[in-house]
Amino acid sequence: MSVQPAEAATEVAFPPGFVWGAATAAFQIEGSTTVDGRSPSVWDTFCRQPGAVVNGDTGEPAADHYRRYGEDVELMRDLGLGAYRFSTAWPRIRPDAGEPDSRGLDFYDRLVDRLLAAGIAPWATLYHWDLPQTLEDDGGWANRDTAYRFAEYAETIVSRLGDRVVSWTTLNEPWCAAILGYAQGIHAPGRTDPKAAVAAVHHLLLGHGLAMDVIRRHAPGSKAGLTLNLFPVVPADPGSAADLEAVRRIDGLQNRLFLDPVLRGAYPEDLVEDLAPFGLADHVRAGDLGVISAPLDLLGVNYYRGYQVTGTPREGTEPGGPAWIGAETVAFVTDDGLPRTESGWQVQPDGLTDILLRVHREYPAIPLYITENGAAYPDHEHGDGQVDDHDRVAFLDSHLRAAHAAILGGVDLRGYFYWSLLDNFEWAEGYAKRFGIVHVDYETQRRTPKQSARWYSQVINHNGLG
Ligand code: IFM
Repeated sequence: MSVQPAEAATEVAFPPGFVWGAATAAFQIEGSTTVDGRSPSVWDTFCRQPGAVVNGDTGEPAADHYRRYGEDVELMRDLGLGAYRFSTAWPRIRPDAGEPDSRGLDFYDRLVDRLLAAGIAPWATLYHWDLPQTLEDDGGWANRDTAYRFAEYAETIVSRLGDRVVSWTTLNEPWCAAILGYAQGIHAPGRTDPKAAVAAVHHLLLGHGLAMDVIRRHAPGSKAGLTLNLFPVVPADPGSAADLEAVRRIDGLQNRLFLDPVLRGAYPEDLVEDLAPFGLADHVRAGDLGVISAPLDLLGVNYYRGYQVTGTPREGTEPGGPAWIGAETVAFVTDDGLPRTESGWQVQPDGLTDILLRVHREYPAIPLYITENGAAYPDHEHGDGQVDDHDRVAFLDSHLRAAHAAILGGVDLRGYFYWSLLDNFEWAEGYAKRFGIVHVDYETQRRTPKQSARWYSQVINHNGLG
């Protein structure tokens, strides 16, 4: 299938200076998990638990990026990416959360320099879920001390790269780290303890605030913020009080639990009440919310799907991702009939417009970036250098139009990062799900840009699409 050229006179033109990028994360692409002093992370441990990760996959070989980063930067240059969002691995920088290791630091130093030499802006994320196992052994994010250790690690890496990294993200998707990791047990560290999850929410946010201070002190020239995965949540029946109540609770747990303390300096009152049995207020000390609400330069929004929820289980409903914290808070996700990706997630571009408009309307003004958006589809490379991923092209096209609609609606949206540059380790799904615009053959480590990569490259080139 040929790639349709984006027309010179674009129908959908993004603002001048719009940032076009792609994103990855350390554990998902680097491999080399036991070299240069790197210590085990919670994900290394979790992968060894039988049944935790499909096929018994592990962080090896991933996309072998630790050794092939030079080739990968060349690929990015060929695609015309303006920015690359990657994460730094805490267990490489401070193995066992102990003293800094210069070999880990040197790797990111080389990566950043290579990006800059290729004209690509480095965007670094400090935490994309690879907590050093030693810290988990001491309670992990349920332990307040982890927030201070995170600030220590941040100081090491920010003071090394702060003169060159353009933008820092403290945390990626703290909802996943806390809720999937400590309540639902489907991400590392695999705990199923709602109280620990609620403690983790607060300590992750505290770590974010402490790291913001580190970035301000050690990288005064760079931008800094936080990335949240936000979900539009709508009622199955807008006339049903039970469904509206389910929306309130689920929107609270997915979105407001993070947006409000960071952007408004307070946890929402209804959630403090909902979470009283799990002790949210017990963890909040004087001054914490001031630290957590330190002013940001930008908010990263990761968007994949929305939820249509109901408070009344019936045929065709299933307890969904939001049903995480015990029987009293279960909501049920209904089948809204939308097409789905290979992950089973609804393809719902309008939800992206809605969630961006919502942040714009309801929270203090802040520049927004889509720091992740993407889809898994069953891609195949047949040895002829072609991967026809037209589903992903359609996904990208519709979501970029949705992002543009948000801009027309007044949203200060300044950039878009596709998830992901490379096929990679998709957490509990292992290597079975491919999100990349570049295909990775895990046997040979051969990279093959998919049709979507060529399509995206044209969009970048035209700063828009026809
Ligand atoms: O692969 C993940 C990424 O690590 C965080 N956001 C969602 C992606 C797709 O599941």
